[in-house]
Amino acid sequence: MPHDLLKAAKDVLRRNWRGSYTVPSPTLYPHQWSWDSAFIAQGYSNYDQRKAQAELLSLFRGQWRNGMVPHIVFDPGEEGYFPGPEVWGTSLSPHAPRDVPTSGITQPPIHAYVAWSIYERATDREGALAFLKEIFPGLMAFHRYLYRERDPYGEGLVYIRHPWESGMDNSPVWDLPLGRIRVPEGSVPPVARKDTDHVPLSERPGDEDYRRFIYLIEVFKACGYREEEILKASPFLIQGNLFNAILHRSNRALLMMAEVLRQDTGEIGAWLDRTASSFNEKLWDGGTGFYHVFDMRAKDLLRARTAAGFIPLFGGLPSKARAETLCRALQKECFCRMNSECFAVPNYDVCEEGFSPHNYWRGPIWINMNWLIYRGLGDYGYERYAAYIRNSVMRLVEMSGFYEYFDPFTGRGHGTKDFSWTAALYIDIVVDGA
Ligand code: 2M8
Repeated sequence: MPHDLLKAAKDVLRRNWRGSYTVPSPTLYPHQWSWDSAFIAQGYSNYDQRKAQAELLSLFRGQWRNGMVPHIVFDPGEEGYFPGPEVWGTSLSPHAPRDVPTSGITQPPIHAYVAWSIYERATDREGALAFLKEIFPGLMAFHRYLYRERDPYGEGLVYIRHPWESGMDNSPVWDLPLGRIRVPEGSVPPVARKDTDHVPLSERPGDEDYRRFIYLIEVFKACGYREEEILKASPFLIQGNLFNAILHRSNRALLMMAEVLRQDTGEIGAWLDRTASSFNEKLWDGGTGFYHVFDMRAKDLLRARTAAGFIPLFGGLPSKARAETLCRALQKECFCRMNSECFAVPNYDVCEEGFSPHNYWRGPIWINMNWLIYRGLGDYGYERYAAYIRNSVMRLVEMSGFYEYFDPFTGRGHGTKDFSWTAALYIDIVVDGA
C-alpha cells in the first residue's frame, strides 16, 4: 500500500536524520555523502522544505576553498567507516576546510538540480528565495571548480579520478582501468574494511579493488591534492557519461536560478553549449548505439553497457533519434524490457559475462539510477516506459523494503536495509506520478 509505505519511507529518513543532515545508513555509511544528500533532499522537498534546505546547506559546510564539494563530510564522533579522515589526509591541501573533516574527492553534481526542485516545490516562498540566494554561490563555485580543474583541455567534459567519484564504485566499466593499476608493495596503509561487518563480501567490491581504491588516495596525497599534478599522476582518469550528464542537467538548473536571482548567465550558457556538443561527439558510439565513458589514459571509450548509458536522457543531451535508440535498448531482454522475467532497470546488461544479480554496482537495480532514467524518459515523452519504471520501483519496495539495491530477477533486497536514498526517491516517484 503506497500510503503505509510512504509513512514507512518517511520513518526511515526520520531515523537516519542527524540534526542537520541524513546518513545514508546508520551502520554501513554513518557520515554525510554528497550525492546521497542531494537525492535525500529531493525526497524531503515533497513534504519538508526546511529539512530539504538544511540537508543541502549542511553538505556545503564541507566545500573546499577551490569549490570542490567533497564526497563525504565526516561526523567527527563516528569511527565505524573505512577509510576515515586519517586516511584521506586532506590537511595536505590548502583548500580543504580546517574545521570540517572531509574526503578528498567529489561525486556527481546533482545538487543544483535538487536545489531548483526545492525552490519550485516550496510552500514558504520567501524562505525558498533566501535558500536559493544562500546556496547559489556555493553551487556556482562547485561547477566552476569542475570546469576549471577537471576539464584541462576545455572540452566541456569533466573527468573523474576515482571510481568512488562516479558513485558506481565497482561497476564492470571500471574493470579495465582499475585492472591496469598495479599497487606497489608497501604503498598502501592497512586496508581495515568495515563494510563487510555489515554486508556479505559477495555483495561488495573485492579486496583487490579496495587496495586500488586506497592506492588512488595515496597518489592524490603524494600530489598534495594539486590537480595539475594529479592530472599527470593518476592512473585512473575518466570522462564519465553519468557524471557529465548530471552536470549538464544541473547547469540548466543553475541557469534558471541565475535568472531568478538576476545574475549573469553567460558563463553557464557557455558550459551548456560546450558540454552538449562534446558529450554527443565524444561519448556516443554509433556502432553500439550507446553513450559510453572515455578513458583518458587508454585514449579510448570503455564500452561496458551499464545503466549509466541511459542517464544522458536525464541530462537532456540526446537528439530525438538517439533517444529513440536508447529507448529501444531499454526494450531489450538484456535490460529487462517491459513484461520480461526481470525487473527494470538492472545496472548492467544481464546478458554480459560478469553480470551479477546481487553484487553491488555489477548488476542489481539501484533506485537512484531508476529515478534518473524515469525522469529522463518522462522529459522525452516516453510516458509508458517511464510509468513502467516507476511501477518497478514501487513493486521492489513493496516486496522487499528500502534496501540499498535489488536483485532484478527475484526482487530481493541486498546491501544495507533502511537505505536513505531508496526511501527518499520512493517518496519522490510515488508523489510525482500520483
Ligand atoms: C557507495 O560508496 C561508498 C564510497 O563512497 C562505499 O562503498 O563505501 C556508493 O554506492 C556511492 O554511490 C554512495 O554515495 C555511497 C553512500 O551511499 O555508498
